[in-house]
Amino acid sequence: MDCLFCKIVNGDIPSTKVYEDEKVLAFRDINPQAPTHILVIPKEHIPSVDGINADNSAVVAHIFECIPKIAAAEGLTNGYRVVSNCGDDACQSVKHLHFHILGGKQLADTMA
Ligand code: DGP
Repeated sequence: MDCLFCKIVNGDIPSTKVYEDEKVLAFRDINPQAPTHILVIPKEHIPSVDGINADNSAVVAHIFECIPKIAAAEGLTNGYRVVSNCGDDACQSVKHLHFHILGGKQLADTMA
């Protein structure tokens, strides 16, 4: 499968990892939109939020257990935003489920 984030999981493309376990990888976004901008992904290939189902949702729950730990490790004590773009209208550019963690500054109060 020609998936950029699967290649990062496999180590074929380098990344700056901030967290890893058997199911999840988190690494710094190559084009940060905030002082802290981390992508949290399942190691298994799920194309987007639209691909979450009863068979794979446990990893999504696990991701959301990891996110507060990653945010704390990054020192995001004053809050942060978690975003997942799904599909073309949301400008999803990498078709592997990922959650952006954005923080380290006062973020805009608009979402779109
Ligand atoms: P999205 O637009 O929601 O699909 O976000 C994809 C993000 O992936 C975008 O913020 C930039 C980031 N990205 C794209 N290619 C790479 C890469 O090769 N390495 C890293 N670390 N991030 C990447």
